[in-house]
Amino acid sequence: ETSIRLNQLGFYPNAPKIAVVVNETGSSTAGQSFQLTSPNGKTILFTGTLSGPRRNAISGKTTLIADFSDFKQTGTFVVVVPGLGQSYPFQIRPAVYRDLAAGSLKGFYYQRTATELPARYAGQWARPAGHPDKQVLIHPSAASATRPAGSTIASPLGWYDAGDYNKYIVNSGITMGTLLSLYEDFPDYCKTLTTNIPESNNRLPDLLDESLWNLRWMLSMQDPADGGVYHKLTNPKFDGMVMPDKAKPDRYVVQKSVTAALDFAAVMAQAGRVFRGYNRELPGLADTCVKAAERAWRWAKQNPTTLYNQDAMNRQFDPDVSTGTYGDRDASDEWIWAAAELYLTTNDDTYYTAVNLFPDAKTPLPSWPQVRTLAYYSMARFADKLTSRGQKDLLTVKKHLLAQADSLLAGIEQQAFGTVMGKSAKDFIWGSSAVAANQGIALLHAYRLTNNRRYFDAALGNLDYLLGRNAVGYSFVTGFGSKTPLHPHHRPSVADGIEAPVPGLLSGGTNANASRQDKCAGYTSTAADEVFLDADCSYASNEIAINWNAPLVYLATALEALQTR
Ligand code: 9MR
Repeated sequence: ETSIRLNQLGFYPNAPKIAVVVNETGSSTAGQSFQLTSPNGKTILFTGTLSGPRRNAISGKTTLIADFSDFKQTGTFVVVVPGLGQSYPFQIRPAVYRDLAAGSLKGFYYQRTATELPARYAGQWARPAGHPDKQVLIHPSAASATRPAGSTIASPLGWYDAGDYNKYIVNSGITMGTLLSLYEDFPDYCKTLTTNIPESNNRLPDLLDESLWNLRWMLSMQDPADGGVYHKLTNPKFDGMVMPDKAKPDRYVVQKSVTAALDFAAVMAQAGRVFRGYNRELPGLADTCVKAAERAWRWAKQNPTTLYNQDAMNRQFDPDVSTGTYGDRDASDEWIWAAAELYLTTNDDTYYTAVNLFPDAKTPLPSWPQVRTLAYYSMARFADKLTSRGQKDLLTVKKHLLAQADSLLAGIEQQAFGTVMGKSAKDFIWGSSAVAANQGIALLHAYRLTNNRRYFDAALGNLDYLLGRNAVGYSFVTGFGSKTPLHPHHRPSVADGIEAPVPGLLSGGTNANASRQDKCAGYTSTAADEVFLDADCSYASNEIAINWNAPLVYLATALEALQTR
């Protein structure tokens, strides 16, 4: 326990370096000195002065800032505030987040369904295969002429969504979009990132091998008869906290939905571009993806009002389904994302003009129910390859992205932890760690458009948030840092009898409403930025999920790819 909060992995030599003193007792004051010392505290290498106080608008508490950006020596150090104590040890060195980039990508390997994880890849987290999903039942809500209720389809592979064992198309959509975008944004660096998976020695980057595991599952969720996409593949009820191979085998695909179809279309269109470059290794895959995308788009056109409403479904069909809904009631942003990706892959203007890509001036941060901005990211990425139709809107796209980044930056100097994340109490939702990571990604897009270092530094600041510079003092990534979640709501981590949780997984993190949502006992604060509990009953603050891990992989990898000083 320490009240000195900082990135527990460390810093690049030339980057801003900040530790935040959470001044609960008021024992420290601005003007007091702090030191940087060797881990045993014996050699003082740097002395600075605490600045502040800053008032935390969310909790009313105050913080003091220890800025040691001028210290650029490499090594392992601690921050010492005389009379108060010292921080966890951290490193200063180039490539200080590379292991995190690889480790958070490896997190996806541990989420693989339908395969054994042998010790040579999974170490002490080796486990038998779970959920082959070779005979998945057609739920009555999904019945069709060619696939009557109770018949079965094969829908194997894919990742477990989160701490539960189900597979959801909507959430796979944003996850895959984020990972494939990482590849498209930084192909060269991604080729160097290795994770020791069974495919590590083939010609594809591990990032793409890992993504393929889920892509192949997604393809199997499309009904070949009409191009529609089942909303999810699930047990009727969540399993107990058991290992995958001990879970219940009653698996269903449920009704098709327009959000699933459009997220699927966007991912398949993007995959078509990405895997076009690997046609020799994966003959035909890119074409298969693009065709699948086009068919899903056509289905969506014919079924634009078919949203997923689980309650309504349960009133009509048995068995009842009570697992995650990903029940987005507004598909307008999914239309935008799918249209943009299909346009970029096919160069066909009719996709571009099919929907209004700029319905208002907003640039919402990506999240599973809100994927509009993924379209703008992709358009910016291919700025010099757009048809003239798209070219005309490029300025608008840039305006959106820069306005978004500037609003994120505004006022961070006053923020108690000096980070974009947490400027507003509204940041602390279910899965807030992904808010921080996605803010970081937004800032990096602005950085690449402008070369303005402030955006890059603020993105680093949000990684600092995720790794410990925050109100609860946790690094939210299992296995990466000194104080990390030990009891995530993650069935394998709970049931495997191994003390350490599966590593490289991002806890959902602080969530203002968590105690009301999961009713887990033990929360100690009601301040929005302090509601976090490292207990496995806390699914609203301490679950892990693929759509949270993906932006962490993106942020850590992109920072590594872009670090130049
Ligand atoms: O991430 C989802 C969050 O936005 C919702 O508020 C929450 C409650 O509906 O569900 C979260 O998603 C969960 C999903 O429904 C089932 N798998 C675990 C996901 C993470 O908690």
